[in-house]
Amino acid sequence: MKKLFIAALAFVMLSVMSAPGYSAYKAEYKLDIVPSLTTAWGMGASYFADLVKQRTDGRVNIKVYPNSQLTTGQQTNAFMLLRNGTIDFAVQSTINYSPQIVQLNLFALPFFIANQPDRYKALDAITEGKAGAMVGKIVEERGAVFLAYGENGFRELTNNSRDIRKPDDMKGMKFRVVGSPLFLDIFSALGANPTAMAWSDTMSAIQQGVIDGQENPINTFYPLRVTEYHKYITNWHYIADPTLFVVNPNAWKGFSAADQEIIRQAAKDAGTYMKALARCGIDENDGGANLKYLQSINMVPEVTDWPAKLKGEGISFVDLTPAETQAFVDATKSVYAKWEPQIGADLMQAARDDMAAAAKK
Ligand code: X2X
Repeated sequence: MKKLFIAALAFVMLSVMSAPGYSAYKAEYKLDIVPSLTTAWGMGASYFADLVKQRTDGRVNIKVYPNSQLTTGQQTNAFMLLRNGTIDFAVQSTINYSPQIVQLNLFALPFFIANQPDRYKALDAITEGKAGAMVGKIVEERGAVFLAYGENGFRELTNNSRDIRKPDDMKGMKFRVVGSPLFLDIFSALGANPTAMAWSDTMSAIQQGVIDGQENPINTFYPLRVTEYHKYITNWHYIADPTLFVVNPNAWKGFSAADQEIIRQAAKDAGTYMKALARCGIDENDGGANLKYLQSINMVPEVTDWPAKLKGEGISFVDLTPAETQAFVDATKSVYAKWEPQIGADLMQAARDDMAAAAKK
């Protein structure tokens, strides 16, 4: 009788300890981001880790590793490392995953989203619409659990020597671009001289004058003090750069259903915060909504008017006229012929439909 009792007790204890959510949790889950913690991207990722920790009462401890530490500077390998479990969580730019998931180039088609009547509405229409759901599914099929969209931001052009108002102004200039083939095509089509480089190597290349220019969202390049060297900005918004909140499937399976739900909601909330941060003081059509939201959660950033801030620092901040933008659109048309078939007709059509529906509202 006593033996039976002990055996039953051991069985009960074993099953409790092996239940998901009890014994399987790691002491630390590693989350990958490319830039520093002081960017909107870094702040969005930290906010996510904090929400998860609070809401799981410390059961799930995510640590944000900035500056491409987890990919040892090879940011375009990030998706492979997430898939094989070297990285547990990521808040990653679609650009860095696009060498492995070609459909993600959708967001980086030049002026595809920028040329809509309201570029932010158009981007939201995609991520919250049919195309965004298709992208989420593709990412899952390729081996990651997709949680939510966040935002790095629309990407602007900086350089060290002159105002760029037309493709011809870029001739012969050396631009650092991300190591994603589409970017080489875009900058070559514009007549510039692109060179692929990791973000972690870019600042020293700027300081040494190895490159003349680069393109990134203001919130991402300003904290690195790029504008101490690049006094010329072209505010062309040519491509959107949403980020994906994702998890390795094995790490995901280890969480209890209740914790999965908490994590998913935290990613959505952090995505909302990240978008507001990436847009505040940049989106000229938001009517102050992004700032109001950030005030409501007590997370107002230091800069709330980027053009004023940059102009105040002596930066030549160039807004393009519609005709000037059109010249860049025309110069990059050839890129579509090559990349649309790779992205796929269905996804292209869904994105166009999503944006058209939003433009009518
Ligand atoms: O490398 C870049 O330009 C960056 C930081 O924006 C990305 O990771 C896509």
